[in-house]
Amino acid sequence: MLRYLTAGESHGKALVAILEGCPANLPLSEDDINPDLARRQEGLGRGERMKIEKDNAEILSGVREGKTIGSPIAISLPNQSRNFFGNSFTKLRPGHVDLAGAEKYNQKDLRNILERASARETAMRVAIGAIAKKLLAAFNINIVSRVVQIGGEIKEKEWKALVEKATAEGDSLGGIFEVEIQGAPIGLGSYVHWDRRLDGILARALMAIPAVKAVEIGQGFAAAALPGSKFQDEIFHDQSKGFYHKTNRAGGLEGGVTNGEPVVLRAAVKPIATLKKPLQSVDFASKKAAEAFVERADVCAVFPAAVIGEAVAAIEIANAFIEKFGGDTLEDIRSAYDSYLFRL
Ligand code: EPS
Repeated sequence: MLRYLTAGESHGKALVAILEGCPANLPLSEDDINPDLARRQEGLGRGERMKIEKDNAEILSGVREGKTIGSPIAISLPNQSRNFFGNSFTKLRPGHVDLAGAEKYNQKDLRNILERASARETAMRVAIGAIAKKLLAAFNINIVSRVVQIGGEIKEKEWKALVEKATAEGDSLGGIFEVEIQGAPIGLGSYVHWDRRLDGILARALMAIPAVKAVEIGQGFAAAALPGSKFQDEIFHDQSKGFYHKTNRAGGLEGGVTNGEPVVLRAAVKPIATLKKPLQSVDFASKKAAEAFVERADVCAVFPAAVIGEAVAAIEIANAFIEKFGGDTLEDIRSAYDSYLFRL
């Protein structure tokens, strides 16, 4: 089983993570991780912070002479922006977890909530996801993403101007991204118990990305309006292709199990909660009406969210893959996978 923990605050010394359960003998270096970290830092609507950070992961353990050895892989990612101490604030920001977090953990300084709740932590999910992607790529499974919408149903060529307008007006924007897993074999996940259904596992992973408010698989919400005759994907068989579907409205998952078609996931990202032009709120200390605290922030995070979506989907697909084909060494997984493909 693949599992990981992350630690680190947005403006603390560093982010760190430990990935446990990565099979031995997977070729791995920082060069497999850093390109995705760089991609996560790009995109329309990123703020000034990204000019300060240059995310470069350092692998601290679990890799020897360019290959994993089966032991836990520790990764560190230093922050350049390190003003963790000081900078207290008490004016609650609507849309953030400031209020619920301060009440839950009995904190007076909302900085103690902001720092860990920050989406900076997603850099580590991307680093871990890059390792999962490397493992999947060894079995010709590839994960791609694209931004589908920014700020509603407008043309892609209008996105830039809309983001510039929101920036100028001190506002923020959300959108929709899509993740596609290509080459996943039939039979990952299971229908036999609710917590093994891969659709639920993937939905949770995407939903746990900061600011994601909805997740769809395949046609998702649109499926609710269609009759069965127009929704279900008819099955065909061909000597060379084997079983296949001509359509993929189910998004590659039926009964929580991959059906051999690409897995297609979409997530809706709400607009960034920190606004340069602050909303009405309350001071947590005085309980008096106040404008929300304003801090440097991104205007739109849908582009980075898509890269994070790839990463978290990769981790869950890799986990399902290991569950089905074994997880100790790359060679054992390969022979189990080859014999499965032979049986099919
Ligand atoms: C974030 C606020 C911004 C973002 C940050 C997430 O940081 P700062 O307050 O330092 O300007 O840039 O995202 C990252 C640092 C990152 O690496 O994605 C927030 O409040 O969630």
